[in-house]
Amino acid sequence: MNKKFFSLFFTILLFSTFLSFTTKINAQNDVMMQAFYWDVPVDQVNHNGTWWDTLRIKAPSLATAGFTALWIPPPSKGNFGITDMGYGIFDHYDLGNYFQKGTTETRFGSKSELTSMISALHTNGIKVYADIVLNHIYADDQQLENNPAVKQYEFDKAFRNNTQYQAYPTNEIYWKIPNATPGDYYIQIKGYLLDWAASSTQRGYDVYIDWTGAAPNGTPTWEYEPNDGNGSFNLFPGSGQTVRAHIASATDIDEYKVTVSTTHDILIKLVARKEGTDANGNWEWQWAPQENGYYVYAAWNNGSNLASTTLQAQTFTGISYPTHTGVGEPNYSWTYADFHPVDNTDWLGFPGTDEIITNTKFFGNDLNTFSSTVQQRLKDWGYWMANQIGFDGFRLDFVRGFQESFVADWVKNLPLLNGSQRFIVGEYWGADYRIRDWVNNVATNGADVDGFDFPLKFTLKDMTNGNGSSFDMANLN
Ligand SMILES: [Ca+2]
Ligand SMILES: [Ca+2]
Ligand SMILES: [Ca+2]
Ligand SMILES: [Ca+2]
Repeated sequence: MNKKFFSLFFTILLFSTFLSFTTKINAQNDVMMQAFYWDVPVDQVNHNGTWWDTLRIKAPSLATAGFTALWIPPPSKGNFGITDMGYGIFDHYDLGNYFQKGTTETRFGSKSELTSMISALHTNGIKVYADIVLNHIYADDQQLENNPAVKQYEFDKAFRNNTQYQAYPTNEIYWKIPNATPGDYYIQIKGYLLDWAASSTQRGYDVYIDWTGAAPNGTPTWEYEPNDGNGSFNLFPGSGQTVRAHIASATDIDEYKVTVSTTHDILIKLVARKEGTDANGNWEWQWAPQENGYYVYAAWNNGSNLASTTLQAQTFTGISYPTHTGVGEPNYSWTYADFHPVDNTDWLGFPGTDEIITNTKFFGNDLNTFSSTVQQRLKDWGYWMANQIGFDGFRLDFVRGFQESFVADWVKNLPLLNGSQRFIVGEYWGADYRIRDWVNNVATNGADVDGFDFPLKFTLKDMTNGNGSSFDMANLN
C-alpha cells in the first residue's frame, strides 16, 4: 500500500479579509478548506443560524481563490441546541427543520439554508464535504430510560471477563425506585474504581434524593460517620436536598434513611466530587472525573433489598424524535441496547492513547457499531446525505472510536459520484503509523480513505511558532 495521507491540512479561517488577496493562486491539486472554526457566529436569542448563508454568499469568491471543496461542520441537530457545533449530534435527520432541543435551526442555519448553500457551491464548482459523526449520540435527562445493562455494569463494578473496565459516568445515571410505597427506605452507596491510595478527601460525592417531587432545595449538608449500614446510617435531611460525602474504602458503605409518606418515585442522583483549593488557595468542593464510580449498592425497604428488583438505573439513552416527514427520512428510536454497554457482558474501555478503541464513553452515548441495526441506520443515513441532500464526500469524525471494517462498509454503501467512490477523509488523532495503519486497514476492507496528517500539522505549527534555535528543519522529514 502506498496510499498517502491527505497532507494538505488547511485550517484557514474564513476571514473577511481573505478575499481581498489580489494575487490569484491557481491550485495544482484539489484544495479543501475547513470552512468553519469553533463557535462560529450564531444569533442565539432568535435561534437563527447564519453560517450556511455566510458560506453561500462567499461561494463565488472562494471558487476564484482556488478552493475546490469545503469541509463543513456536522449539520445535524445537536443535543446542545442552537449553540451546538454539531459534534453533540442528537438527530441525524434533523438538518435544521424540526423543533427539538429548544430550536428548529442548528447553529449553522436551517435545512433550506443548507441546501441553498450546497447548490451555490456546486454552481461555483466547489464540492461540499460534511463532517460525519458515527461514533456517538449525545442526549440528556430528557431522554431518560431504564437501563438494565448499566445497572448490572454498576453492580459488577465494571469488572467483567476477568478484566477491570472503565466506569460508566456516575452523573449519567439516575437511580430510581418507581412508585415507592409509604415506609422507610435505607439507601446504600458504594464506590469503585476510586483512588484508594489517596486521601479520602479525593473520594467525595454528592448524593441528591427526591421522594416528593420537590425541586432541588436547601443548603448541602455533610454526611458523618459512622455511617456503614448494619445499624448506623444518616437520616437524609429532606426531599430534594443534597448531602456531601466520602467513601472511606473499597468495602465502605454509606447509608441514608428516607421516609416516604405518600407513594412516589424515589430519585437518587450521584455526582463524583473531591476536595481541593481554588486559585486563591481557599478550600473548595470540586468537580471530579465522573469515571470515579459511585452507585446505589442496595435499597432496603421492609426487610427486602430492592436492588435486584424494582431499583432502576436510568440513563440518557431513550432517544426519540419528532416525526420525520422528508423524502427518505426514517422514523425510529434508540434505546440502551444501541449503546455500550449493551448487555451483561459488554464493556466500556479506558480511553487509551491513540489506538482504536471501539467501546468508550469518550463522547456522549457510544453507539454499538457492531450491531447490524446500528450499522444499517448509519449507512442509510450516509446514503441519504449523499443522495438526497447532495454532499459530495465526507470527513469522518473520531475514527479511533469504531472498527475499520465498519468504516469500509459505510463508505462502500454510499452512492458513487460520477462513477467513483466519494472522497473520504478520517480524523485519526495519533502517531503517523496509526494513521497509516487505519488507511491501510480500511483499504484492506475495500474502501479508499485518506487521513489528516496530524503529526505534520504539529510539526508545521512548531516550525512557525519557533525561532532559529528552537526548531530543527530536519523535523520536517
Ligand atoms: Ca438562519
Ligand atoms: Ca462515608
Ligand atoms: Ca460509611
Ligand atoms: Ca465507539
